Parts: sequence; structure tokens; C-alpha cells
Amino acid sequence: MRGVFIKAIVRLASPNFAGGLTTAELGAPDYYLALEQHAAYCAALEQCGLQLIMLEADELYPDSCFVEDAALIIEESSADYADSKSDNPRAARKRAILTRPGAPSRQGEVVSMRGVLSGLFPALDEIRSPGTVDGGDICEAGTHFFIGISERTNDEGARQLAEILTRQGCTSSFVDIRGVTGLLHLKSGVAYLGDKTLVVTEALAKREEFRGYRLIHVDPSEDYAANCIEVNGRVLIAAGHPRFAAKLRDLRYETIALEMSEFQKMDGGLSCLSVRW
Ligand code: CIR
Repeated sequence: MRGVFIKAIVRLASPNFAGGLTTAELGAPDYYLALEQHAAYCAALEQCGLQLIMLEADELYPDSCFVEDAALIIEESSADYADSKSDNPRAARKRAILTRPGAPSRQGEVVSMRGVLSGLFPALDEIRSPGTVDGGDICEAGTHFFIGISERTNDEGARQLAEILTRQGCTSSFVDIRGVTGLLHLKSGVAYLGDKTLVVTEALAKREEFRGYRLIHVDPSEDYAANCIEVNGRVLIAAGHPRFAAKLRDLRYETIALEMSEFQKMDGGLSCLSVRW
């Protein structure tokens, strides 16, 4: 069973946010509008019941508001836990994993993430050199994790992560997205909504790795919408994607649409603005 999300880490964009990495060619983001959009994003997470841990902006790392890339929190799924007599099975034991972002300009983001997570979790796992992993390449689907091999997440990083996941009783499979046009991260093209259901772009829809899942296809004109997040029964989606919004509505999902234009200009999506657990 997928547990309830109770907390999330978010970080404010810094005034030099526009100096981060991007391939989007959508122009420079407006910092003040980004702050407004971020505030709406945070409010939506709170509306879904999450308690937020808000980190200060960090000018040393213009991409650091994309906190998802620096860490991952997983639920242990060991036999011990499954058999436990806890009266609250949803209060699962969680473990934190520090990643090692693939872009050299982002690797230092892990330092402050380590400080935050070590105050919240008794022990941290971590990806070590020469492995690299961006959190955006990790798609949790219950106790299974799809790990994207991308320009940011290399084979060694994926191997280390798979090993950590196995130790926690989870399974994983690799999805090589190198060469798929327009996909920075795996989760730029796939999202898990619970109940063995994945949202996928056409570029990923036929992948063998996703067989056995119910697929919700994103219209190619709305690829950016694939990066959506399910939070405690609601789905946060990027505003401005009417076909996708209608499709989810028809499937009886409750959605919250959020303006993401300024983050999209920096190749960011909804998932990357928070670490949720
Ligand atoms: C980067 O290129 O690393 C940032 N400008 C955007 C990161 C987006 N992260 C994500 O989708 N998980």
C-alpha cells in the first residue's frame, strides 16, 4: 500500500534563479513570478495535508529550489515492517537517501540537504562517486522504483540506488532515456498515480518496463503535463494542459492546476520542487 504523505521539503528560488541550467529556450524566468508560483505550489501541498519544511534560498546554487534532485525518501517495505503490528500501518518507517546530482554545478546542493535530513532521519544512505543520480530520474511506484538512466543519472548511480532499495525490501528496474528528445529526467515523461497507474508521454508509452501498469497517455501537444504528482488523493498538474486535465477529470481524479511557467523555463516541473514523504 502506498502510504500517506505527511511532510515535504521545499526551497525558495534564489534571486539568481535565472542563472541555473536550462535547455528550454523559453526565455529568462521572472523571479518574482516564480516566487508567486512557488507560494501557490506550497499552498497546494498544504491543502493536501502536508507539513512543509521550507528552506532558505541558496544563491550558491541557482537550481537548488529543485530539491527533488538532491534526495529521496522511501518507505521501508521489509518483511519485518509488513508483518508489524503497528496500529497505524500508514506511519511507515521511512529512510532518506542522498543523491549525487549529475550536473557538477548542482552536486554541492547535497551538503545542505544532508544537514536537513540528518536532523530528521536516524541514518542516511547515499550515492557515492563515481555514481550520479538525480531525484528526477526516480519514479516511485509503490514498492517498485523505476530508475531512469539519463544524462544526469549514470549506470553506476542507478546500480548503487538499486542496491540500497533492495536492502529496504523494494524492487527496481532501469529505464534508459538517453536519446529521448525532450526528456531531462525520467519523471519529465512519467508519473505514478497509485493503483498501478502511470501517466506517460508517447515517447515512453511503449516501454517494456511499464507493461502490467494501467497507462494514462499524455497528448503529445501537452508533454510537459506528464510531470504531475499524486498527493494524498489529489493530483497536482501544470495549468494550461486542457486535454490532460479533462482526461484526469473523466477518470475521476481530483486535480489542482498550478501555474508553472517560470519553472518550466528552467526545465523544472511539479515533482522537482519538493521532496515528499
Ligand atoms: C536542472 O537542469 O538541473 C534544473 N534547471 C532543472 C531540474 C529539474 N528537476 C527535475 O525535473 N527533477
